[in-house]
Amino acid sequence: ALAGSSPQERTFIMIKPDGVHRGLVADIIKRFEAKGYKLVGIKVLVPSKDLAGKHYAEHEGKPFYPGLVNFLSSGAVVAMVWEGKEVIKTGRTFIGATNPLASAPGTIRGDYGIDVGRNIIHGSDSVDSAQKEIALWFKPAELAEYELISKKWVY
Ligand code: FUP
Repeated sequence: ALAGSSPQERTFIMIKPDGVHRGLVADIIKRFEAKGYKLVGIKVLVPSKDLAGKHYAEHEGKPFYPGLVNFLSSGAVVAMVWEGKEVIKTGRTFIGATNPLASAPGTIRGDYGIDVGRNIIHGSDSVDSAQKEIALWFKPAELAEYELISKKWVY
Protein backbone atom coordinates (compact mmCIF):
# COMPACT_ATOMS: atom_id res chain seq x y z
CA ALA A 1 0.00 0.00 0.00
CA LEU A 2 1.04 3.57 -0.50
CA ALA A 3 2.29 5.51 2.50
CA GLY A 4 -0.62 7.03 4.37
CA SER A 5 -3.26 4.84 2.77
CA SER A 6 -4.81 1.82 4.43
CA PRO A 7 -4.23 -1.48 2.63
CA GLN A 8 -7.14 -2.22 0.35
CA GLU A 9 -8.63 -5.46 -0.82
CA ARG A 10 -7.84 -6.69 -4.33
CA THR A 11 -9.71 -9.08 -6.59
CA PHE A 12 -9.00 -10.86 -9.85
CA ILE A 13 -11.59 -10.19 -12.57
CA MET A 14 -11.37 -11.82 -15.99
CA ILE A 15 -13.53 -11.25 -19.05
CA LYS A 16 -13.66 -14.65 -20.73
CA PRO A 17 -13.41 -15.26 -24.52
CA ASP A 18 -17.21 -15.03 -24.98
CA GLY A 19 -17.28 -11.61 -23.30
CA VAL A 20 -14.42 -10.35 -25.46
CA HIS A 21 -15.95 -11.64 -28.70
CA ARG A 22 -19.33 -10.14 -27.83
CA GLY A 23 -17.88 -6.69 -27.26
CA LEU A 24 -18.62 -6.46 -23.55
CA VAL A 25 -15.18 -5.33 -22.36
CA ALA A 26 -15.97 -1.63 -22.04
CA ASP A 27 -19.33 -2.23 -20.36
CA ILE A 28 -17.77 -4.47 -17.74
CA ILE A 29 -14.86 -2.15 -17.00
CA LYS A 30 -17.28 0.77 -16.79
CA ARG A 31 -19.21 -0.87 -13.94
CA PHE A 32 -16.13 -1.29 -11.72
CA GLU A 33 -14.73 2.10 -12.66
CA ALA A 34 -17.98 3.99 -12.09
CA LYS A 35 -18.46 2.31 -8.71
CA GLY A 36 -15.19 3.91 -7.58
CA TYR A 37 -12.80 0.97 -7.68
CA LYS A 38 -9.20 1.33 -8.76
CA LEU A 39 -7.75 -0.60 -11.72
CA VAL A 40 -4.25 -1.76 -10.78
CA GLY A 41 -3.61 -4.40 -13.46
CA ILE A 42 -4.97 -5.19 -16.92
CA LYS A 43 -3.82 -7.25 -19.90
CA VAL A 44 -5.19 -9.12 -22.91
CA LEU A 45 -3.90 -12.62 -23.54
CA VAL A 46 -4.88 -15.99 -24.96
CA PRO A 47 -4.34 -18.26 -21.95
CA SER A 48 -2.46 -21.52 -22.49
CA LYS A 49 -4.27 -24.74 -21.55
CA ASP A 50 -1.82 -25.04 -18.67
CA LEU A 51 -2.72 -21.60 -17.28
CA ALA A 52 -6.46 -22.17 -17.80
CA GLY A 53 -6.18 -25.56 -16.08
CA LYS A 54 -4.37 -24.08 -13.10
CA HIS A 55 -6.91 -21.30 -12.81
CA TYR A 56 -9.74 -23.85 -12.55
CA ALA A 57 -7.71 -26.48 -10.62
CA GLU A 58 -10.41 -26.71 -7.94
CA HIS A 59 -12.75 -28.21 -10.57
CA GLU A 60 -10.29 -30.82 -11.86
CA GLY A 61 -12.01 -34.20 -12.20
CA LYS A 62 -15.49 -32.74 -12.68
CA PRO A 63 -17.28 -33.57 -15.96
CA PHE A 64 -17.29 -29.96 -17.15
CA TYR A 65 -13.57 -29.36 -16.42
CA PRO A 66 -12.08 -30.30 -19.83
CA GLY A 67 -14.64 -28.18 -21.69
CA LEU A 68 -14.12 -25.31 -19.29
CA VAL A 69 -10.34 -25.35 -19.76
CA ASN A 70 -10.67 -25.66 -23.55
CA PHE A 71 -13.10 -22.78 -23.65
CA LEU A 72 -10.99 -20.45 -21.50
CA SER A 73 -7.94 -21.08 -23.67
CA SER A 74 -9.89 -20.77 -26.95
CA GLY A 75 -9.49 -17.02 -27.32
CA ALA A 76 -8.48 -13.72 -25.82
CA VAL A 77 -9.36 -12.86 -22.25
CA VAL A 78 -9.01 -9.56 -20.41
CA ALA A 79 -7.36 -10.20 -17.05
CA MET A 80 -7.66 -7.47 -14.45
CA VAL A 81 -6.95 -6.64 -10.84
CA TRP A 82 -9.32 -4.20 -9.16
CA GLU A 83 -8.77 -2.66 -5.73
CA GLY A 84 -11.01 -1.10 -3.12
CA LYS A 85 -13.23 -1.64 -0.09
CA GLU A 86 -14.90 -5.05 -0.19
CA VAL A 87 -14.15 -5.32 -3.91
CA ILE A 88 -14.18 -9.15 -3.79
CA LYS A 89 -17.78 -9.30 -2.54
CA THR A 90 -18.96 -6.37 -4.67
CA GLY A 91 -17.32 -7.91 -7.74
CA ARG A 92 -19.27 -11.11 -7.17
CA THR A 93 -22.47 -9.08 -6.76
CA PHE A 94 -21.79 -7.28 -10.05
CA ILE A 95 -21.12 -10.62 -11.77
CA GLY A 96 -24.19 -12.50 -10.48
CA ALA A 97 -24.80 -16.23 -10.06
CA THR A 98 -22.74 -18.90 -11.83
CA ASN A 99 -25.76 -19.82 -13.99
CA PRO A 100 -26.67 -16.73 -16.04
CA LEU A 101 -30.33 -17.78 -16.18
CA ALA A 102 -30.39 -17.62 -12.37
CA SER A 103 -28.63 -14.22 -12.29
CA ALA A 104 -30.69 -11.16 -11.52
CA PRO A 105 -31.16 -8.49 -14.18
CA GLY A 106 -28.63 -5.76 -13.51
CA THR A 107 -25.82 -8.25 -12.96
CA ILE A 108 -23.33 -8.88 -15.76
CA ARG A 109 -24.33 -12.52 -16.25
CA GLY A 110 -28.01 -11.67 -15.73
CA ASP A 111 -27.90 -8.94 -18.36
CA TYR A 112 -25.84 -10.74 -21.01
CA GLY A 113 -25.72 -14.51 -20.53
CA ILE A 114 -27.78 -17.66 -20.94
CA ASP A 115 -25.47 -20.68 -20.65
CA VAL A 116 -23.36 -21.64 -17.62
CA GLY A 117 -20.54 -22.64 -19.97
CA ARG A 118 -20.61 -19.16 -21.55
CA ASN A 119 -20.96 -16.96 -18.50
CA ILE A 120 -18.78 -14.08 -19.71
CA ILE A 121 -16.73 -13.24 -16.66
CA HIS A 122 -14.81 -14.62 -13.70
CA GLY A 123 -14.33 -12.99 -10.31
CA SER A 124 -12.50 -14.24 -7.21
CA ASP A 125 -14.83 -15.54 -4.51
CA SER A 126 -12.65 -15.08 -1.39
CA VAL A 127 -9.54 -13.31 -0.09
CA ASP A 128 -7.64 -16.58 -0.42
CA SER A 129 -8.66 -17.24 -4.04
CA ALA A 130 -8.06 -13.60 -4.96
CA GLN A 131 -4.47 -13.81 -3.70
CA LYS A 132 -3.85 -17.10 -5.52
CA GLU A 133 -5.43 -15.92 -8.78
CA ILE A 134 -3.63 -12.56 -8.82
CA ALA A 135 -0.33 -14.39 -8.28
CA LEU A 136 -1.17 -16.89 -11.05
CA TRP A 137 -2.08 -14.29 -13.69
CA PHE A 138 0.14 -11.30 -12.85
CA LYS A 139 3.74 -10.62 -11.98
CA PRO A 140 4.13 -8.11 -9.14
CA ALA A 141 5.68 -5.58 -11.57
CA GLU A 142 2.51 -5.70 -13.70
CA LEU A 143 0.46 -4.22 -10.85
CA ALA A 144 0.63 -0.43 -10.72
CA GLU A 145 1.24 1.45 -7.50
CA TYR A 146 -0.47 4.79 -7.79
CA GLU A 147 -2.85 7.04 -5.97
CA LEU A 148 -6.30 7.37 -7.46
CA ILE A 149 -7.01 11.02 -6.73
CA SER A 150 -10.75 10.61 -7.21
CA LYS A 151 -10.78 8.13 -4.32
CA LYS A 152 -11.07 10.95 -1.81
CA TRP A 153 -14.48 11.72 -3.32
CA VAL A 154 -15.48 8.06 -2.97
CA TYR A 155 -14.33 7.31 0.58
P1 FUP B 1 -18.09 -19.01 -10.54
O1 FUP B 1 -17.20 -18.77 -9.36
O2 FUP B 1 -19.43 -18.32 -10.43
O3 FUP B 1 -17.43 -18.73 -11.87
O4 FUP B 1 -18.48 -20.56 -10.53
P2 FUP B 1 -17.64 -21.90 -10.28
O5 FUP B 1 -16.29 -21.63 -9.70
O6 FUP B 1 -18.57 -22.82 -9.53
O7 FUP B 1 -17.49 -22.48 -11.76
C1 FUP B 1 -16.43 -22.09 -12.57
C2 FUP B 1 -16.85 -22.17 -14.00
O8 FUP B 1 -17.18 -23.51 -14.35
C3 FUP B 1 -18.10 -21.36 -14.31
F1 FUP B 1 -17.79 -20.12 -14.69
C4 FUP B 1 -18.76 -22.12 -15.42
C5 FUP B 1 -18.24 -23.52 -15.29
N1 FUP B 1 -19.25 -24.50 -14.84
C6 FUP B 1 -19.84 -25.29 -15.79
O9 FUP B 1 -19.55 -25.18 -16.98
N2 FUP B 1 -20.75 -26.22 -15.36
C7 FUP B 1 -21.11 -26.35 -14.06
O10 FUP B 1 -21.95 -27.19 -13.74
C8 FUP B 1 -20.49 -25.50 -13.11
C9 FUP B 1 -19.58 -24.59 -13.53
